[in-house]
Amino acid sequence: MKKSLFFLFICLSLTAHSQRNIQSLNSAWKFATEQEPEKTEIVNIPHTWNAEDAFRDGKEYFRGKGIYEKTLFAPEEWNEKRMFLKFEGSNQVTTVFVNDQQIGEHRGGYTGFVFDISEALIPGKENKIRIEVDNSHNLDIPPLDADFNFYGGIYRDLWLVTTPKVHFEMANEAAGNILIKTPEVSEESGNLEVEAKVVNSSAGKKNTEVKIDIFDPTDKLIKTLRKEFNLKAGEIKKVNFSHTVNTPELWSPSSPVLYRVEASVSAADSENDIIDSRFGFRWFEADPEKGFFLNGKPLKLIGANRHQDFENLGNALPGELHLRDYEMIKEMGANFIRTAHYPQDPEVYKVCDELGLLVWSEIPVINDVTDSEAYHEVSKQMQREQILQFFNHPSVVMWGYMNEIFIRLVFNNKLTEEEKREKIRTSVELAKKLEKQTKELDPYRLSVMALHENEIYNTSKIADIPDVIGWNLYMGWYGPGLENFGKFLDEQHERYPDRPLFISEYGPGADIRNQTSDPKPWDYSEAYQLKLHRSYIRQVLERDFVLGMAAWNFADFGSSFRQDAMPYINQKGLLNMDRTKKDIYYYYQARLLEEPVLYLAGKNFSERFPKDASEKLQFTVFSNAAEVTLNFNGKQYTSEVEKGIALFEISLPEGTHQLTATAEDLSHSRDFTIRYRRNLLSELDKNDLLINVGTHVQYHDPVTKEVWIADQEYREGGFGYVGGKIYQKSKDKFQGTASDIQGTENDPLFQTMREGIEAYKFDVEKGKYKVTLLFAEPEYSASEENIYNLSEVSEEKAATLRSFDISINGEKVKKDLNLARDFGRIRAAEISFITRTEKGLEVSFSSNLGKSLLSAIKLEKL
Ligand code: GCB
Repeated sequence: MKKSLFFLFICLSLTAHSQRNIQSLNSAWKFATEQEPEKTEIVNIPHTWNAEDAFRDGKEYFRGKGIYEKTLFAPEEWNEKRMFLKFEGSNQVTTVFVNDQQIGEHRGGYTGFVFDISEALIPGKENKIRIEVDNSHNLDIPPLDADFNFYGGIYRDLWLVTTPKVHFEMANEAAGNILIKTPEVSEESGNLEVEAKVVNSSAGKKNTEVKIDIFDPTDKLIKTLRKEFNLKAGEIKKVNFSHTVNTPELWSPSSPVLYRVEASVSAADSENDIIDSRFGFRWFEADPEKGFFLNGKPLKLIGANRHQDFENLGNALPGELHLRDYEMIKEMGANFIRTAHYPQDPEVYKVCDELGLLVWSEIPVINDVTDSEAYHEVSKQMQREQILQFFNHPSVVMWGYMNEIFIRLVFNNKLTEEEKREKIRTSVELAKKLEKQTKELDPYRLSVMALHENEIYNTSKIADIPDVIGWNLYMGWYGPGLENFGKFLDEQHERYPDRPLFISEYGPGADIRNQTSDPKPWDYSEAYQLKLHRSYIRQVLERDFVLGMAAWNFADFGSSFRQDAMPYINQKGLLNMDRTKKDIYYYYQARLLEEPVLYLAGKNFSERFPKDASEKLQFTVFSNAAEVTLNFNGKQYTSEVEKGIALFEISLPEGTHQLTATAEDLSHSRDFTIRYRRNLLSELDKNDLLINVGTHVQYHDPVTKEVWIADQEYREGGFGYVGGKIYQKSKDKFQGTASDIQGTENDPLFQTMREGIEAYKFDVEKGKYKVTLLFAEPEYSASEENIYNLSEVSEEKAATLRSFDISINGEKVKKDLNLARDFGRIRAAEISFITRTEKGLEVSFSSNLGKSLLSAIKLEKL
């Protein structure tokens, strides 16, 4: 053996010998819930029991206890070791038993924790491990209430760690982390402090050495520091080191360079215990007038919030899916992410370090607090765990500790004035405690809380507590007027000029099945999503004082009580829940990326129905080039790019055409199918006519691929509605209802409708036709408080909502149609009629009680 090889061999075998053993303990657990103890199954971690039932019609998902069991064979040599179970996250109260002995309990679903199982585990034997996880509503544990699902289970990796008897501390809030602080950083020097805790679990006193190796971003060793001391049996000792690195390479989104510390502890007759962690050098500040600065340079923070769940998986994601999300956030051009509303998988912080994404990480103190010592304590513990576990990540710049904490109070009209005052008092008290603790643990980062648009945060003075204020603003969605957004910011800035402001949330719901070129609030169209995001980005970029903005949300996410265009899903994502991209994602790319971007929008809007050749169609191209050319059939149209968008208004002949956008060396093509509305009746032999009544939105059924075109008023020679009004469930929403329509997946089709409609007319030629009418009774009056409990409404009341007759060409085909009585409320219903006509079809509605109603109509020529 050559000398160098021999040397390498020795080194490798030494390191291997002295490493702690870290192994995953994810596979093959016997699992059952307390609800159905006999129904056991074998599951793998990451696991949740709510991946399906949180998306099921009309029922609450199961919140209770789930029990995981397995046997663990402990080899004889573990006699000489310490053994730990390390959880990365389990929601939300976790109790561990080893051989039926209770080892400990952890409260809170979003941070890691470690149990020392050394005393209970018997080496040389099979040991019984039992883990009980409980996600019941618990008044002492945040979150009490929030717009996302509290999926139960051990939903992040579980590890078994064995260490030598003299080892770095594993238990307590840091969950095995050493702390690396960079209190003072400049271009000239980076000051580094390392704090490690060592434990002597052996029976006697130990002469101990802790060695710290510091590696530069190329993994070259740049410094070794040592400390030697005696450790008594059972003693835990904090060991501190410091060092200054000259002209450190600075971490930033464009250059996310990472240094590394490796710490090893050695003692006589004990193997070494080695751990390592990466860290970075950077400094930052939040200026209330000039915005955010990183390493002395202004940096507008732009990005998104991110929830951790995924289609069909709940919160139990393989690590790869977490990573992929963050890669897509980076690829969008973003430099910022808020881990709303809770600490996320440890991999997330690592990948943000590597990709160069700045992070606001927060604990789930959301919507409401309990005025109890226990609630305050658990909140503080969560914040301690979050800070100590993710301390070393240079990506993290803000620690958050509350979100919209007064929203329940503001909307709860059952609370007395006195009760409200008490809520405010306890919330402010808790905020002060959390602020104090945050600063004690980490004086180098910014503290932050997110508020909803309400004066109460100012009057209660809670907004004066953290370093930075995040506003969650939904003007143009929950409230009126896109321009009110900027006005609100200016007003806040004027009143509180010393408060650094961040836009922590904004965005409308958007469903890729809903398309229009004439977007309006609450139409759930992709076009309205684009309109709102465009406007908000512009308004933020016009204001230097705003630190940055984070879109709500990176992807659609599960929220079991939500009623949107898709029930149980919050659809404000830039991506769908399965991570296919909505068009808006590409708009961000055009706005934020430096490399050339060109994207012809309309992925989900490829079928267009203009009146005729005279109606111009809108085509939108996202790009960061100066101008874009749109090529169609040898013709070229050129348009300047304004703030990421080149807009084209052109008329196209009927048929399927390829349009190609070009800019610089890039090109992007897409096929569009054009059909003129004036010809739809004469083409009934080939194509059915489907109309999404009561809305300007065109609806795409993803299953049948049918397109339900936007509604129109009847004109002679054509087709359309006569009389009535667009149905509005609530005054401030432009159209329709957002209720979960039972019995269909095509909720948007049934959510919008025309009320008081007199007729739907088609000037068709002689023939035999099938007319299908689609309805849903949108009023659920008495049960409004509890949308899940439809049966609570008396039959009597239901029957008095509305009744109408339907005639076709003057002949009564349906008498006394009472949707609530005949089908039930908010339930999809359709009735088809076969009819013959000599000329023209008029479906007319006459009311007996209340107003007539129609959601959609389909005409087929037989
Ligand atoms: C908010 C909340 C967030 C919700 C969002 C929404 O302000 O902080 O949890 O999901 O609004 O979509 O309403």
